Amino acid sequence: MATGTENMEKRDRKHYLSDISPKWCPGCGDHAVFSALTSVFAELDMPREKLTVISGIGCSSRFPYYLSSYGFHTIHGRAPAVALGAKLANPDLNVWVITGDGDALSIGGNHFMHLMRRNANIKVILFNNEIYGLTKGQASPTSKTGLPTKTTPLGSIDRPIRPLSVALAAGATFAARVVDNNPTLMKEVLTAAAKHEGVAVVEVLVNCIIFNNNAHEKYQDRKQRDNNTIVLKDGAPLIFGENKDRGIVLDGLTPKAVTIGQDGITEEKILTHRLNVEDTTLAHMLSEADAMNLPLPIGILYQTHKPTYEERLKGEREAAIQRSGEGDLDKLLNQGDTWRVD
Ligand SMILES: Cc1ncc(C[n+]2csc(CCOP(=O)(O)OP(=O)(O)O)c2C)c(N)n1
Repeated sequence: MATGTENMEKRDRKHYLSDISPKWCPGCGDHAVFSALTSVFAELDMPREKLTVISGIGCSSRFPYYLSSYGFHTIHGRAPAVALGAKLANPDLNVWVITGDGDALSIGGNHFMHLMRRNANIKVILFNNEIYGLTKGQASPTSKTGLPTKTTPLGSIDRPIRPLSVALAAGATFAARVVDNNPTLMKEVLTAAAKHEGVAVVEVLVNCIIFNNNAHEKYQDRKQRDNNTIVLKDGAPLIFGENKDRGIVLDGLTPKAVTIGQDGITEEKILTHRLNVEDTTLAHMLSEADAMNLPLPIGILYQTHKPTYEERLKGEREAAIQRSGEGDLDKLLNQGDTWRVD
């Protein structure tokens, strides 16, 4: 993952590729994310020496090998800790975390949650194939109820976690979802995530062709997706459907799908999507929409602006120096109750 002083020419996507070609299965959704993210790096003209891509363990976590940037294939579920360390050591770095649904939400659930609440300027791409791919097909926290897997041969009896609900509950300031076969929207959302000043999580619904094929079919298939997804746009009504005549309204506190033109429903009655608001009510509703048999929201569900972890830490340090002067580490370690063991 060598890097060096960059020349001043505009970079193209190949500039970000290492000499190792991706080893994901043919047809795996991870290829699409790799292609979109490297294009976004090129479009943003991101210097490689400022780019650090940190992953946990899983098929998706092989990502840093394929990039010509700094990177670290860490241990299972622990990419957030390494990423935060890198960001604090050098706040100028563009730090990206690559993780899977198992890596982020099983073994790494605790770390994921704290990465979200701290709001460091770190970007997380969560590859959700609803299965453990690398270890050959065990149920993950996002596997659908009833899914037969190696560890749930009679079907999973668990309820799936919705990654963006966890992220929002923990305080994420940017939460988005995209599907692996919509590269245009994926690039748009990854670009917005890259520009967001704070933690950004992008859940990508990726197909695992071997161990959980077509898990996201109703959101990917051209014939079905318009009726099963709502593409979110800031300031636009929550309208969906192949004829663009379906929408979401609130019935009391319950969101429900309606048809425009029926039962007195007009477009004005449809809920409007809003970003850059502090209130998370709408975002929480959107993150749970499919659990309420509503279409799956795609795009940016939530974005708000709050001071980053690195800014807060710097502020705290500066205030302490102003109050008590520059510290002396030797003095600190040797003051108060200390012992000498001979
Ligand atoms: C401490 C530890 N426990 C378990 C494993 C085995 N393991 C490796 S990857 C993985 C799950 C990967 O699933 P996911 O994060 O969904 O990624 P995918 O392979 O599907 O991209 C597991 C359980 C491990 N490597 N380390």
